[in-house]
Amino acid sequence: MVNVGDGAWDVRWKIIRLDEVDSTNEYARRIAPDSPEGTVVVARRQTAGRGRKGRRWASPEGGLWVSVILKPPKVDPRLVFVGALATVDTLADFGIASGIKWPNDVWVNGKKIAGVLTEGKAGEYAVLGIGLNVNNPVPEELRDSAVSMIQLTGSELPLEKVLERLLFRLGGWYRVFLARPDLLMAKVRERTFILGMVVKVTEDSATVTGRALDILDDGSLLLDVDGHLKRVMYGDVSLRFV
Ligand code: BT5
Repeated sequence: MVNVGDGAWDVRWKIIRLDEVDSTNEYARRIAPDSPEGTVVVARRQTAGRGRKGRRWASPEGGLWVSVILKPPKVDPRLVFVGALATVDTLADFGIASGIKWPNDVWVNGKKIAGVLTEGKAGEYAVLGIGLNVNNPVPEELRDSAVSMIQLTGSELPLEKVLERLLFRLGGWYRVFLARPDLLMAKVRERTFILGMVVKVTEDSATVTGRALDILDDGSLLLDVDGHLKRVMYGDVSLRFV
């Protein structure tokens, strides 16, 4: 049995509910300096939902678009895995098996069901944003690459319950992250489906293709590139299957 903390880190969530917002991450960043850890921003619709590098995140009504403000003692890019693991667990709570596509996606049967976006200001706050397709339709242009929970369950899900489970899971994984990030990464290795696959990783204009061997405790991806080991740090990288 591993003790992951004395309870001092239990997060008390305070939820701010919005009908419409540009982006819950933007909103959370605006209020973060004056808001306590555990402040949650959730919106029914986002008009300018964002992915990484300013990519668009489709956020029609019916999905879960949520950002939480956290104040970890130091900046750590592994925070993204707190969101990914919490999402995988939440999906399991609703009977859906999913896996982590390093670094920030959650996939079901080859399609993206959720994405995580972490942002922040060193030493001040972190915003952990999660977009999870729940009852919302997937936009036409993403039909082949994205999926919603409703398509998998065949019936509408109680959005409030999904949020409740997600926050419960987030609180748990956040504690693990703070106390034992190595255990967090062990779980990520268990929950990812990319290990053993040949992948192409792009960062800015540099691309490297290799077999995914492992995800290391620091969150980086270990690749076998023509017999040489290469470590790819988590950053604004994109990963495709070859
Ligand atoms: C992500 O970016 O996957 C992070 C997405 C985070 C969204 C949440 S919603 C709450 C909070 N507020 C925000 O404004 N953002 C966060 P990235 O890895 O860059 O992936 C973006 C790509 O995912 C797009 O280029 C599309 O291909 C695809 N995509 C867009 N909308 C999607 C959707 N609803 N479902 C699945 N895939 C989508």
